[in-house]
Amino acid sequence: MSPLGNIVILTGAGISAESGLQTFRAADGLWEGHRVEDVATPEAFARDAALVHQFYDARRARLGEVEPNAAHLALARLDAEWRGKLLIVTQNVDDLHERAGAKRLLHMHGELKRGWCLACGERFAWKGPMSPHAVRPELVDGLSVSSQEEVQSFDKLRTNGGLGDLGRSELRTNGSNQCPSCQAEGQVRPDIVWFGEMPYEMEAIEAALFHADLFVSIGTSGAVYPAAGFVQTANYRGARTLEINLEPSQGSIFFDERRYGRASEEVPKWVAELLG
Ligand code: BV8
Repeated sequence: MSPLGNIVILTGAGISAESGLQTFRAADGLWEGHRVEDVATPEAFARDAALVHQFYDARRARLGEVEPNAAHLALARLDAEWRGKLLIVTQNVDDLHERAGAKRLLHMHGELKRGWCLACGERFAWKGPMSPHAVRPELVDGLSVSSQEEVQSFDKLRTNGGLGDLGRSELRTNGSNQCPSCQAEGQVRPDIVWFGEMPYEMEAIEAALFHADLFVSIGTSGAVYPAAGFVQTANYRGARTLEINLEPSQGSIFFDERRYGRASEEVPKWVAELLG
């Protein structure tokens, strides 16, 4: 591969598995205990926004407990040292690629740490819970509530007026789903692509696939489209194609080369070969 070749890398939940983030196709087919259609569709959000917020608030909070692994770090090294064109397209909504240092990166399914206001259309960085009913511990200044349980007991206290006026002014719960741009309340949704919604940056992704010399797919089951179709586009454009995964994906027959193993071992090995 000429050192100036164009590389497109697609990553999925498998690359973050060894960091402690659950993949999608858990044994019970549930997604962290939820049916996909109950938490990752616009219909689900219209039906039960509280459940959807709870699902994404939990995943956003989890990011604070995990770190990028050797596979994320190896791709960040490749990104820094590869002099040809390179684009990392991730299906993941976690922030582990950018925390590992990757720059030439696109989140085609959105990001847990971003919000989208349905009132004014603005999109913005978001920290903490998005659920309108969530008590944001960091907002309860002067009153150290560390765990969710304490927050709930605090919340119960507040609702049944057990706090008298102590903490009322300190305890600002409303506004944890307030749009930072138009101040609309309760109109902010996760800036994430749900099933039936158009993925982000499809033009940039297709342009990169059209000029790719090498397409590499890492830690993805190839179950969700349009991402699962990228290998065929790359093949059609004459690119060499490589799959790195724990097991054969649903699209493994479409790849020229396949390497099976854990991403934290296989990806650093492949990057070292490429960078020589
Ligand atoms: C759309 C954000 C219109 C949410 C996600 C064609 C045919 C059939 C169906 C469709 C079709 N076209 C569209 C559809 C419908 C649908 C779809 O594909 N449904 C599937 C279920 C059949 N697609 C859509 O709705 C998409 N939108 O099509 O809009 C359109 C049409 C044309 C062109 C443009 C637009 C939108 C889909 C996006 C939905 N949002 N995520 C959130 O995260 O909360 S998808 C979500 O699921 C992930 O982002 C990811 O994309 C997918 C999960 O897949 P993986 O990441 O691969 O994870 P998985 O657990 O499945 O596999 C992990 C793999 O890692 C395994 O293989 C495992 O072996 C491996 N592994 C595990 N540990 C390790 C490892 N590998 C290495 N090392 C390890 N340690």
